[in-house]
Amino acid sequence: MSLQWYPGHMTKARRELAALMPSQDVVIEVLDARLPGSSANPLVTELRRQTPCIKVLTKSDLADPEATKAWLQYLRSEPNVMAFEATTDRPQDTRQRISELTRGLARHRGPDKRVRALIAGVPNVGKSTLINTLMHRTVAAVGNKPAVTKQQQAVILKDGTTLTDSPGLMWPKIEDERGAFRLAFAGSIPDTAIDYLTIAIFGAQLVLERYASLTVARYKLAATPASAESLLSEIGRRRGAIRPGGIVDLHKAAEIFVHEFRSGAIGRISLELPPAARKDPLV
Ligand SMILES: Nc1nc2c(ncn2[C@@H]2O[C@H](COP(=O)(O)OP(=O)(O)O)[C@@H](O)[C@H]2O)c(=O)[nH]1
Ligand SMILES: [Mg+2]
Repeated sequence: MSLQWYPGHMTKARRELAALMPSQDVVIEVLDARLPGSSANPLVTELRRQTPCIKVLTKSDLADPEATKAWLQYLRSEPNVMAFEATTDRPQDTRQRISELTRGLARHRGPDKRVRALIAGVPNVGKSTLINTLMHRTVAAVGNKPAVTKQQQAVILKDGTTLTDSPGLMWPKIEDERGAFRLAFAGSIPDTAIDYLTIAIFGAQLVLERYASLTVARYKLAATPASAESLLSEIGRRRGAIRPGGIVDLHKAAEIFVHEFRSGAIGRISLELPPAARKDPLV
């Protein structure tokens, strides 16, 4: 895959994030529950240092609950890290978790000082949605394409916590090609920069590894598809993506598959599992 956008904004994001970090009491790192590893921005890890971090696994309604459980356990074992899953289906839970976790941090501050929280995350993980949930109203523009938040903004919650939206465009780490493909499949890389067919084949391979039965059910297949390409051809045939001469239009089928994955129509699918828990590091 050639990724045609290049994160030229990275230097700017680094500078802005580095400037903001010292004034923050906590970083709320927003991760896509379907890919909590690949959707983590390496700048956040690098620049937050000892600052406590609340990792919010958003869109958990779209992710495999077992995988999310494993990720939460893994993330909670990191130093200074708290983690929970969130979905727009349960906004009150999200408000409650954030309030409990930030209250814990406020204990270390003077009596009338507000907790200052920085919201960070790569495009399209649900940062604006989270801010709106916490504010009980629309203060940040939500989009289903990456990079809607262009301007930094700060809002104050009822309990006094100040939320600052992460600055600039925090592009994900693209050196990791498989990670970049997962992000593209999930929609965190602009669609203009990707080739649907390449992404769909990559995504179909991942989905078939662990969730083949979901594709059988969704597309009413007679048998488990033998390959990503055969899954896409079946989708094309069933959805009428046929070119003159009866040839399946694989690009059309690819678009259908990618969109249905992103919307959750195929089922609850996670694209990666946490690294296996490391054995006793002292041995
Ligand atoms: N299914 C589902 N979609 C969500 C959830 N949270 C956010 N989204 C969608 O994800 C897309 C990106 O959200 P947005 O808040 O704009 O992301 P941002 O770029 O990080 O600010 C939008 O289409 C949201 O509606 C969730 O919990 N479940
Ligand atoms: Mg946004």
